Amino acid sequence: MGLTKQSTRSAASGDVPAIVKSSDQEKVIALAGNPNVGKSTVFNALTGLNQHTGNWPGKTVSNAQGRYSHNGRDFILVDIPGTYSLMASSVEEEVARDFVCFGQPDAVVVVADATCLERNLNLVLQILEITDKVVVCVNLLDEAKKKKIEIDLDELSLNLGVPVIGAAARSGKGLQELMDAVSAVSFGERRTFQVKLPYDEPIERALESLIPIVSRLTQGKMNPRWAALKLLDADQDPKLIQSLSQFLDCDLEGCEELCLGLKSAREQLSSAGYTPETLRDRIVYRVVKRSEIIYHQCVCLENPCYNGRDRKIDKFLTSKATGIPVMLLLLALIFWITINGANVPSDLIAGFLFGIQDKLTEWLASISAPAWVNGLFVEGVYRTLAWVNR
Ligand SMILES: Nc1nc2c(ncn2[C@@H]2O[C@H](COP(=O)(O)OP(=O)(O)OP(=O)(O)O)[C@@H](O)[C@H]2O)c(=O)[nH]1
Ligand SMILES: [Mg+2]
Repeated sequence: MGLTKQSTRSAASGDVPAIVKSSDQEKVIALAGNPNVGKSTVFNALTGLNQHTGNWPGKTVSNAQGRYSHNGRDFILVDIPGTYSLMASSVEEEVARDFVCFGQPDAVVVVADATCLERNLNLVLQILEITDKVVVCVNLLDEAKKKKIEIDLDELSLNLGVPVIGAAARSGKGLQELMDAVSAVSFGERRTFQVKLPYDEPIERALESLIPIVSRLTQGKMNPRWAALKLLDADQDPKLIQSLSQFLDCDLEGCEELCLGLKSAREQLSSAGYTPETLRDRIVYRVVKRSEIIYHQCVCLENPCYNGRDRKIDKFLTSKATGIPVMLLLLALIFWITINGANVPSDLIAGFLFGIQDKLTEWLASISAPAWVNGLFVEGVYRTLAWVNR
């Protein structure tokens, strides 16, 4: 398994930035969510700061902090990079994952896109496996309305066990309610419920045997079921284990009890036919399946085919049979444009610009301009500029 000295002792990549509270009463709130769902828009609206926003994913690449007050209470809001999953695959995703998992925020606001809630719920569920101090902000309700997507926010809240607030952050809609909910959850005034996704029986048995050992290591600092699951899946995510070791300030490799527990849990899984890859697949499958079920319970599409064309294009571009040939064709096209194709527009531009030169010469002749004017301005300055621009 992956608990080597190298993997646990080297500096964890996602060091969690220091948050300096000005009083004990101040609460730290993480703003998480998929890329491009409006996290920085919410951040700017609440803190009055000016984080970069724009209509493409991946703008926020590191954590940004700002402060706001609500009903006499003070909050530090941390805008973190967008991530599709806590199983991070890029540096930005690691930054986001490490803050949610190890930054110990007092609450996490998960901003979700109302127009593609099913995909967004995958992240919501993964965060809910770590903590129940969560408020879900279903943003872009204005866009959802245009697409005739209706979301039953109360039903969603019942399914997730935490408050769900509808918002259209760009126009400020729902932000007061969001601040109320954040205040209630972070100060412990609103009861929330921990999500426990039931995994396949062999995985559950492996977890059962590990959780008591992991609880002794986590000492109440984090949810031991989540930590046990991540330790079982360590081969697939060694960087998370580095961060976990750093957070627990503990030599996981040196803990004999844990190593023995993991060895026996892995043997159990292996005899039930699980490889590290199938274990990860089954964990992901459970999250995706649950998202799908919740989505179908809470979302009503007046026009179920509203994104039918997009789905067909997605299927065409991503299926094994058609996706790879399309990619090769595109690469060949780019190659051709680089070598040859660029000459076509270049010749068109040249024809156009030199055509203007002829017209200018004719015009100067028609007004009997001296020959040096044509030589200097048309054949000199204009022709040179036309050559450079073609
Ligand atoms: N129509 C509409 N657009 C919104 C709303 N909230 C945010 N936007 C727009 O959505 C785009 C993305 O917003 P950002 O705040 O940059 O999203 P983000 O989640 O911080 O994105 P990353 O940092 O890239 O993960 C921007 O063009 C916003 O103006 C909303 O409620 N309605
Ligand atoms: Mg952002």
